[in-house]
Amino acid sequence: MKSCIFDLDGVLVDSAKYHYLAWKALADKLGFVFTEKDNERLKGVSRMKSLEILLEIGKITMSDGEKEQAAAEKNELYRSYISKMTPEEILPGVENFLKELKSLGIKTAIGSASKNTPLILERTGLKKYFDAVADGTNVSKAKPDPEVFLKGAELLGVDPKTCIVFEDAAAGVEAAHRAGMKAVGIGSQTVLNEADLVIPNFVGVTSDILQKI
Ligand code: B16
Ligand code: MG
Repeated sequence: MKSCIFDLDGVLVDSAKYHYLAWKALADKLGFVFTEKDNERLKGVSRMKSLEILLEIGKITMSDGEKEQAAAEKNELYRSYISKMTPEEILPGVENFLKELKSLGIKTAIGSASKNTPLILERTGLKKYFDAVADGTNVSKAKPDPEVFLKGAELLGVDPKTCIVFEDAAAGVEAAHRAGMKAVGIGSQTVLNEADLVIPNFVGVTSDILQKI
């Protein structure tokens, strides 16, 4: 039997738009322009690494203490956005797919870099579909390190080789492969060309997909 591990941001929900608004507020305060295109570079990347990329774009240097402070400020604003999320923000097709996996007894886990995963799962009502959560609260190495997906398999009590990862970031696809897992890319074939299979989204997707890879 196969098990499924899902990335959160960009796969199950679009929290990237809230990350963008919160990072943009920080850039505005520091006096430089931060575009949605720049924001693409932060997807799937840890909070501190995201700040470092942002500061590089703005050509700004900060001490470690200032970085901690700026990241905390961004996170506070980000949490104020995600604390207002609703089940309507679950991406199209996702809930049907998760319901089917549950009815078939297929084990599912989250594999996300985000320390805010618990709040998002609770606000969107997605929590009930998952048997385990590996996220920024119980994992320390960022994708493409395989730690988050190996942790997911460990929490599920399954062999990593039986897991299929659903990911929207190239670094996440690499992490899945390094964990010995198959990867389904969600998004564009060009960005996710290393994935075993790429689909644009979950609309109309059924458990048949697990046999295709
Ligand atoms: P937080 P994922 C990632 O989520 C986001 O894509 C990335 O933009 C963010 O910096 C990272 O989580 C950390 O998030 O600040 O909430 O701990 O794609 O791995 O689900
Ligand atoms: Mg993602």
